[in-house]
Amino acid sequence: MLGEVWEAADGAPRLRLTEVHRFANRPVRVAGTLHWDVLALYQGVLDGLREAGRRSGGRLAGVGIDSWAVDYGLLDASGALLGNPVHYRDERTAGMAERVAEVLGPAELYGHTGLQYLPFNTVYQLVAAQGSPQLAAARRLLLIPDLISYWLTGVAGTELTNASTTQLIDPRTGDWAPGVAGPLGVDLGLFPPLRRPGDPAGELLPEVLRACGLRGPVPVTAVGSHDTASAVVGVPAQDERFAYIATGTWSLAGLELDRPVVTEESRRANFTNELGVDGTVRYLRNIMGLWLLQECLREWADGGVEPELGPLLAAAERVPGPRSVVDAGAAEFIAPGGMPERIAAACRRTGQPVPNGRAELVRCVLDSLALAHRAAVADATRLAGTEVSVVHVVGGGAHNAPLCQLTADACGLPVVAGPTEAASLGNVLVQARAAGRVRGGLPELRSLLRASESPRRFTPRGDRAAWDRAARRVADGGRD
Ligand code: LRH
Repeated sequence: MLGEVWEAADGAPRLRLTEVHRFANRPVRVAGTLHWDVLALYQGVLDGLREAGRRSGGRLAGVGIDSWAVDYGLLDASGALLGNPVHYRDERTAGMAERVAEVLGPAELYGHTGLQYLPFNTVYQLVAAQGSPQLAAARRLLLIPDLISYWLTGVAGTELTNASTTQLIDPRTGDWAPGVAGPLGVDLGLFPPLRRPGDPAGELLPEVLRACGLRGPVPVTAVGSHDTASAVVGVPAQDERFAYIATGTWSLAGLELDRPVVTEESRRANFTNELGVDGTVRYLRNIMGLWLLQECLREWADGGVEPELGPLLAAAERVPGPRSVVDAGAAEFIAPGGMPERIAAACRRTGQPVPNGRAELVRCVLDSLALAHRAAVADATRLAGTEVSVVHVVGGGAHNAPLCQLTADACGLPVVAGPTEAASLGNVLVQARAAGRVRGGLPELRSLLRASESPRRFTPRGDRAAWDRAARRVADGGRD
């Protein structure tokens, strides 16, 4: 994505974002393990930089990198990558929560880190890797955006917002939690020093400049390198009373707070305290998100071609609902494969009608997501002792009008949908501020967003009681 800050006729800055290059991120299963093809991703980054440079006369004012959370690459003593990073959806973390619980109970772990239990949090991946020759040979661990940044600059660092998803950070101090790493035998020395969004992160290496046809120097800035942290910066909120849902493969639904909520009630509600830009806390719940739909489409592909989403969504809208709903937060949906069957099985198990045909299945996914969004917003506000008057939906799902409308209906709150590229916008805003092109805190950055983007508004409709009943069907395992 190429971001540009430009001056409008009124003399005020505006932000423009252009997609210059898109590349697939295709995980590869090899010898029983699901990996990321990280070199293909790096090549995609180089191709994108080359194209961004071509459109800007070979000059870029800066680069910032964000990606999904929790995963990492290991480097040996010479800085070479030791094997392909393992995908968080790989099964290697099965049983790790139990192993960790023998050393640190769930309440204690939450007390240290305030992080929602997700089987793939980095800490569980590291415990799963213990005893492997690869981990024994490792001298450095780099989270995915930090790895890309290292290859581009030769400088190693650990960006804090993403580090907060490892379950090795204390959200109160914004520093490592030795009380977790020590007892679990995780070597914090593998992580290079922490850096915060806005910190300098080196300059593009001469070989990178050459490969991309760029003129140096090109500074790299640490941004909210966790995509969700950048996406929350990219929420065009007008005041502080808002909830957000960053929708894409995942739905990350919650609040921006100035301090963590690390109570036992919060742990039981499976809420996470990830760190945000400018010392904020992202108090949210991870919900399975559009992954449920993406996996159905993949399953329905004919000769490698997936069915078109638009007609399917239109058909799903005509199906009466909410009817059958599944728990869109359930770990049973994490792994890839067989999603339509798994959703049907969950409906059957909970005594609900099994969706008949694609439109009904898509409707079930949309209703289930809307319901999970509603629960997350309601629980977050209750646990944090606050209220909201609007829900912002950003990310890919902001394009999905039925999902936004159903979310508004289920929450009983207006939904403001957009921008879809909130993560890229948040990334660019933090860079632009570090470069002195824009000034201020998150409210000022967001007002620049509002001046540059036009979101769509969805007003809640209809029958809240139907959503209450659907919520009970999920909570009670199917009984109405
Ligand atoms: C979204 C995301 C999410 C994480 C998941 C692994 O892309 O970063 O915040 O929980 O990927």
